[in-house]
Amino acid sequence: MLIRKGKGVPSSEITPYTAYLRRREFLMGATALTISGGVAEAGLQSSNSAYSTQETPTPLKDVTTYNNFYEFGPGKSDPAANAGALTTNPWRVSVDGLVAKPGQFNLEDFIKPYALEERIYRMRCVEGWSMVIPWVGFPLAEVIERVEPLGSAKYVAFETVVRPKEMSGQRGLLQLLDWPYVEGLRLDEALHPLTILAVGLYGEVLPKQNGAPLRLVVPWKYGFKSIKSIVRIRLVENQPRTSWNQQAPREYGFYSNVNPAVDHPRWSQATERRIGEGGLFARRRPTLMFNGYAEEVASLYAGMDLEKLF
Ligand SMILES: Nc1nc2c(c(=O)[nH]1)N[C@H]1C(S)=C(S)[C@@H](COP(=O)(O)O)O[C@H]1N2
Ligand SMILES: [Mo]
Repeated sequence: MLIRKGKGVPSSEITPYTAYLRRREFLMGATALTISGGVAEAGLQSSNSAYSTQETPTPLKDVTTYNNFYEFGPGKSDPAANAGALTTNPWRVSVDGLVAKPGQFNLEDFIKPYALEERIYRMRCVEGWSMVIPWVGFPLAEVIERVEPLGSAKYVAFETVVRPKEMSGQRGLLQLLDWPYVEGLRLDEALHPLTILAVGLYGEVLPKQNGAPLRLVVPWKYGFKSIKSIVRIRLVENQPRTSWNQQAPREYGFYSNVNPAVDHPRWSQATERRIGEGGLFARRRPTLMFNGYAEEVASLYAGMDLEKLF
């Protein structure tokens, strides 16, 4: 448990959002918080308003019950139902490839050097829905700089854990994806200050269905780039394979930047449904270029044909 809950408040009055605000106040004044079972301690500096949206966060209930995590099945409620079987402690992470200082770390040692921040990000799934999620994490750039990339490193490749005994979607006949789930970023995308590794959300340790204990968050790209339950981060020379591109190359490219002007071959990407907002009859909202982060990231793609490099 990251944060102590307020005392003396009737539970009927604790909506996810008010509980969150209370925890957030606590976080602001907090000097230390504990990650996963009292093992690691890390200072949470603050909510990083420079990189946070002012939009209302999606209720915690929706963030933790409407998920994509195919290792636990293809349905939106499968991860919440099945991810409890994943053991996240102990957890090892390797950072290797084209770096001067490769390493294998226990999660606690891996996280220890970094100051945790809250980042409230808009997230957009390629399926046409979106959420606003208050993540807790730290810039991926700090991890990459620490291992000292060689000049030949041009991309970063990520891998999710393979644990068929604990991950129901990795057993059985219906194998929608090849395991491990893999993703990748160009090095400059990985070093961008918006790109974080998350270890929590809503001021708490990351729920397993959201990718515990460590997941990537890249808010200007479709959700599938934000790979969950990471065990390996590798600096490489060539553009790495990515799971959804391999599964359906015509539908999912390497870049996967949120782009309302480039439709998915089977549906429009012009609008989105904000999860938690007024059910089926809520108005869809227009999708923004780079998911609303154009000012920060458009320069990364200057001169690129974003219809070809989708
Ligand atoms: N390992 C792994 N990571 C994954 C996925 C997955 O199936 N496996 N699904 C992706 C997709 S499609 C989305 S939209 C986001 C959803 O993240 P959330 O459930 O925390 O909102 O996780 C991404 N990361
Ligand atoms: Mo997604």
